[in-house]
Amino acid sequence: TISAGETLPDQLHDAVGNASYVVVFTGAGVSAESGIATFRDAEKAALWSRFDPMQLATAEGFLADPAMVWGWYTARRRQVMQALPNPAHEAIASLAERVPRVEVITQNIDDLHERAGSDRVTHLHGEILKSRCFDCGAPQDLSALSQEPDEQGRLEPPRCAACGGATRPGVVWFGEMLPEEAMNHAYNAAIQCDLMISVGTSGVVYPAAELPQPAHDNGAQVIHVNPERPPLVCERDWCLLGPAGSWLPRLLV
Ligand code: BJW
Ligand code: ZN
Repeated sequence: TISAGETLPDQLHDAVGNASYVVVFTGAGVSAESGIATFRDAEKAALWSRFDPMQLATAEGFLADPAMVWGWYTARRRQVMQALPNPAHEAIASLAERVPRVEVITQNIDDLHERAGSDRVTHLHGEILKSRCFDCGAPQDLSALSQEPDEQGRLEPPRCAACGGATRPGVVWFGEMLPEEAMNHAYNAAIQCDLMISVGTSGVVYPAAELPQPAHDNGAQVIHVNPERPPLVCERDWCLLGPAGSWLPRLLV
């Protein structure tokens, strides 16, 4: 475990310098310094300490009150569009100049890795900038819509042109399967890489949280970057304690 402010051990510099296949596995913490709220945090500002995930991030919650859920995602979509990539996203993107093969596997629904210049990004929990029909699954284009949620944060979801169903955000809610292709791709990357860097994830949401284990079991070095000490993993892996925006430019660039 390396605390914030300590010098980076040569072993870690070498692990990056000698790697031929790096998987960067990211969670909400990598976008925290871009002003996008995390879900769980030591601080009370995190989304799931202010909102009920069962009402807002499940299919049942959407069916019970589509306008509340759509209004909430509309506000968050706006926030993502206004946010900018931070030095952590930029350091991850620049790693492709040093290492032959780099993959970003993200739990995040924002597009900040792409906007920082990473070109191989797999989204395990979908993308907030995409939408589809709740009933028939047809992709829905929101680019012509500019409606705002009302004072209560509510907004009726647009209707699908094909079937009249309600539009839902293109994200993975609790109780829903992760996109199979993305999960298979992520698992294969995890077992093949020689270095995994896990950044800004609380590691409590399954099955995504399992990914560092097969990497570790197949002989990859695993480095965790988080201001909080992640449970258990610090015994077997490297842990850099501190914000991603200060560690990653030192580790990766
Ligand atoms: C910094 C920082 C800085 C701060 N720098 N770091 C096994 C056991 C128990 C339950 C389950 C299980 N298997 C499955 C489940 C159920 C469930 C689950 O895992 N529940 C647990 C919470 C208990 N999983 C599912 O339902 C999944 N589907 C599934 O399993 O399907 C199969 C199935 C089907 C039917 C029935 C049963 C099973 C789907 C999970 C979908 C998750 N969706 C969300 C919302 C997305 C949409 C939206 O945005 O609204 O995805 S929840 C939320 O959590 C979001 C995230 O991607 C996900 C992970 O969070 P992440 O990224 O780790 O962020 P945080 O906020 O948790 O942590 C931030 C971290 O950053 C902290 O550690 C900070 O310290 C750190 N940080 N600043 C670096 N500057
Ligand atoms: Zn439809």
